[in-house]
Amino acid sequence: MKQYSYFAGGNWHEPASGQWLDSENPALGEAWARIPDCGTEDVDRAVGEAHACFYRGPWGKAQAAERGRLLRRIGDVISANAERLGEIETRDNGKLPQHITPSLTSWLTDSFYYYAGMCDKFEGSLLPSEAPDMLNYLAWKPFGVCALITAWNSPLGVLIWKLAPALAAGNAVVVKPSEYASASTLELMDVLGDADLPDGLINVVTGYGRTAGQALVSHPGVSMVSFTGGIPGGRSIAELAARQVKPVVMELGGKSPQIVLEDADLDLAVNGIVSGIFPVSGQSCISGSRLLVARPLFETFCERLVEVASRARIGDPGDPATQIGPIAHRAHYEKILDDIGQVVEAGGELLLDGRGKGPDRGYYIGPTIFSGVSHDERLAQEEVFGPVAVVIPFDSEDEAVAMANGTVYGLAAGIWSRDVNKAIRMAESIQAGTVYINNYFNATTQSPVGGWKQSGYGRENGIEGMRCFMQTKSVWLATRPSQPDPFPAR
Ligand code: TXE
Repeated sequence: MKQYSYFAGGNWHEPASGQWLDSENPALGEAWARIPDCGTEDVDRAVGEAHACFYRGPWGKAQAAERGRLLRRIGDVISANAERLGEIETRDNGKLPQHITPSLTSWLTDSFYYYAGMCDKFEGSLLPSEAPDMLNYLAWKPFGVCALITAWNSPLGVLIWKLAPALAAGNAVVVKPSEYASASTLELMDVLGDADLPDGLINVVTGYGRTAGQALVSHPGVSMVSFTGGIPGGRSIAELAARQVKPVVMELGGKSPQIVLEDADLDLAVNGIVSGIFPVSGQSCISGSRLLVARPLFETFCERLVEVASRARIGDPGDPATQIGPIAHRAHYEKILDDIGQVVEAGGELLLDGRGKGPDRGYYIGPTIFSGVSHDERLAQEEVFGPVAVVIPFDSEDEAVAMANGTVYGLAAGIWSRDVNKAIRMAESIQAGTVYINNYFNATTQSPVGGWKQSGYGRENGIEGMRCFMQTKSVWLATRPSQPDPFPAR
């Protein structure tokens, strides 16, 4: 078994508790590594190191171009080690190699190059002022130390979307990956040994949300928190951060609708919808799991959907023929099976049952599709975060929009129609941070991602993504200083 340490101040440390947590390989259902069970003392050390790097060390004074050079080095090192990092992520959370390794040499590392380029182009402004003889400029400043709390579904992807803009903005960071999949993040710190980082710039503590995570959020040395995870975790972090009036950015998942209008290209829609949920077993925040289909198309759509989804080869991620890998961890696997069981018990019609599919060992569930569920039932309202879709018919576009907007979430939505004008009109009415028309699942570094409603607030990617890691400072300079006596003697 591989035993990891946690990373702070440029060094590896054993947890003060002397305890480690097992990390499982979900393809086999067995532990393969141990990660430190960090607590307050370890978090204190990590935050202290980040603080020192920013306030006393080189980072707080680093020039913009220097930050850019460092980000480019990080991108180069990740790209050069993509194979190794991808292999660890596959082993630790079951992600298929084709879903991780190529991204580490393309759009995920591009994130570092994109923000590297932005470092020395991020301009403040000179503000028009009504006040006479005053120069008033606005500067963008880093927070200092930011906490980056990440989820298990795409540990490196979720981290990179935070790390690149946080560093570009000039912050030092403490990362807390999920207790279910911390290995690739720790391994990243190992490979970044080649990037010549200042000590304390990036620190990683591992362990549970309620211990390491809470200690990090409530640490007075942390000035801002960026979080990706579920609503309960997000709510608890926001409450904790509010006690110190600490800003939080959060990305909390969704129950994203896919609206198939009567004039949709059916093959395009079915392929797009299947690709938008099942290859990653629904373990993506933007998975489109609520399929709203025009009634005249309903029967044909369901048949095609089942036909395409049932062709998927479910198996070990190490097998190049595999198209769908395991669920990332045991607790989540059991939760998905429980969710499916409850829908069946409540009378939901199973068009495709993914239970019992795939290898006997490990946590496999194939594509699962329900109909006969009304829109106010739990399956249509709550995120399963698994390979489970529900198909619901609609009779009018107004009804489709009302249903699409009828959950607490607002992360993403898909619209499938040959009538682009109609689709655009509908997109305007959808309450979501991202709307796809005749495509799904696209994301680039340039395009801000984030939620409306309970899917979160703040944005990742794009210029917005960098602004979230900065605060403004308005500086006033008197060009003709004169200050009348405020209390002239009579
Ligand atoms: O996430 P958690 P979980 C959704 C999905 C899933 C549900 C729960 O529906 O079924 O969330 O997943 C840390 N203070 N998404 O339980 O608990 C935790 O240790 C500080 C959507 O795995 O939200 C981990 O590092 N930290 C999603 C991280 O938060 C806390 C991706 C996420 O854990 C904390 C994953 C606390 N009080 C799940 N509570 C997406 N948006 O893509 C938890 N953590």
